[in-house]
Amino acid sequence: MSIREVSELAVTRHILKSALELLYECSDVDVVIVGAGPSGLTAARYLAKAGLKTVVFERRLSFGGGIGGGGMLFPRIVVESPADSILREIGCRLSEVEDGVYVVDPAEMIAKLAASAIDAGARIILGVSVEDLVYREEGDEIKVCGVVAQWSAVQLSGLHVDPIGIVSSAVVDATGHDAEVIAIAKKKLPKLRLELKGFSSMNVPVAEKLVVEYTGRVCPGLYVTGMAVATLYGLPRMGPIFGGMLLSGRKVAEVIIEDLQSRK
Ligand code: 48H
Repeated sequence: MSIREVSELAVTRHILKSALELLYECSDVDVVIVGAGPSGLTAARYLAKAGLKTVVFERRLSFGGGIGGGGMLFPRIVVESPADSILREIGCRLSEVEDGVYVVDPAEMIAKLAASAIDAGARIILGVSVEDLVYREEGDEIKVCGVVAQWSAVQLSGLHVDPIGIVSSAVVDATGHDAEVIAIAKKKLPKLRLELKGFSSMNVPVAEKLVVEYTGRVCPGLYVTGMAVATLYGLPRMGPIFGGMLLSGRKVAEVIIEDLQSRK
């Protein structure tokens, strides 16, 4: 079979037309998730499954965040129950090494978390950095109602290019250790009186429990999941065990679904 001939112009125009349609579609959504690590991808899947228009902006040209590094580059991570059920739902294989404790292949977990979020209807846009928030004041209350986005390549170039605003009912900080979105809110929206405590040293059992417990709403329109939760509230770190990240992603989705439904 001979390969189909496609002109340069056709390639260019198909890309431009389709990409602009996608970006136009993603400029007004129910939920913006910042960061395509384990917590962001898990949240994206549950939100999209619930019928919410969900977009994930990821700074890098790949997804997975900290999953790919495994434990100190050893290509395995650990997941504990009950988070194994989240991985089973998406067909990710687990090897039980002790009762309720599993090792997982990070490459498989990244691929399946991302594929299942996309299959559920979430959009993942790579190479886009969130650098600010959109907000409104209603009386004394500050409400986050979107993000300010820029191509990561423009950020890296240092060129002065104005970013664009994306509108959403909920914004999720899933940016990991630096809690970048919360850090922006703390600096630029001082009325929120946010304190960013920084995560503390390793204490796996406590960290895994608390990171899920503290996951949720930060202020109207702004939510936090994953390692950013530990950074915001000064919780211990957990190292290369990912049950807490998956459960935190699912929990933030549940909180948002409930908040958005109660507004209707
Ligand atoms: C767009 C951004 C921006 C931005 C960052 O680090 P992650 O994997 O985050 P989590 O919280 O889902 O998972 C943490 C986990 O991977 C981990 O490192 C653990 C459990 N560590 C424990 C320990 O003890 O250290 O992913 C965050 C993603 C990354 O892909 C970033 O590139 C992306 O967010 N990101 N994307 N705009 N401003 N900031």
